[in-house]
Amino acid sequence: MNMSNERVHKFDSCDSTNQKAKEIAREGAEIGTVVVARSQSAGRGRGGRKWHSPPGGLYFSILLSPNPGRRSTDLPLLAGVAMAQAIKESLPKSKDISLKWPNDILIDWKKVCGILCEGLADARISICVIGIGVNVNVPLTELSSYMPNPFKATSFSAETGGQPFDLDELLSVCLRKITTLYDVYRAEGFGPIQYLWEKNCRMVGKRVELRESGVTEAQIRQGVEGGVSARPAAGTPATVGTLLGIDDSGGLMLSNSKGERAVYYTGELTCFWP
Ligand code: BT5
Repeated sequence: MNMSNERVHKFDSCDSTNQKAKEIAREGAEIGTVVVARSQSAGRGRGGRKWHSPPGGLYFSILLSPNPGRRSTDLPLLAGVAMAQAIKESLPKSKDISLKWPNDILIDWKKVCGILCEGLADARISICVIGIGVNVNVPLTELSSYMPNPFKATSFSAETGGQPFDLDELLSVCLRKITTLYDVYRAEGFGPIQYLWEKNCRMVGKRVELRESGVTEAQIRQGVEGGVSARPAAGTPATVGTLLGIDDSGGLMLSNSKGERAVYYTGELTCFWP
């Protein structure tokens, strides 16, 4: 993918870089177009949640397209791998960087980066907006309300004793990693992304807990063949199992205490025992 400076649209502040990127995409912007803002007034997380976006963080969105016949969920997983690589390159080697399914990035088990993939409402356009938020020069006091989360929040500066980081430099490292991986994906498919995702996830082989808002392959099959709703009822208990990795469609593979394997496409990993 060809990345040039003209494709990077910079804002001091905006509501959401994903929102801006969608507008630009509808006007015909090309794959690889980037929107970046120094702060966001209405930063979005997944499922209608908010992403706190004060100055000092890196907030950007990039337009990408899944390979023909592939799901858009390839793209946030691809971006997660690229961001894990970019964060590793930018921080001291002693820091433990891990992906958390589907695509959070943790430093020493605390969330530093979140990714939100949104499609355009217009089904004729197969472009997706991949929004990425990183807590860079953000003090922990700004993040205190997220501390009760199963994975607490952190920032680059909090992890390095207040050291300031250059946001433009970090953005170029991120874009370099994303474009390199995107080229690999276009040429070789999802296989290399799946391999790298598992390599960068320190939870593989560990026991995890998944809140059962998830949908398994078996339930999807039942939904189609047996007329059973593919969506489990709200409030169903969490699933505990060993994280095996992701399958070739990006689903989370867990095995339970009986060794039975199931694949989940949605849901939240809520607990972790190192
Ligand atoms: C995410 O959602 O982690 C996706 C975040 C994507 C943000 C980027 S910024 C650029 C682009 N433009 C946007 O509008 N969005 C994207 P999720 O997994 O749902 O996590 C959201 C949850 O994380 C919230 O409910 C909070 O509990 C917590 N949270 C909010 N802000 C946070 C922050 N800055 N650091 C750590 N945790 C945060």
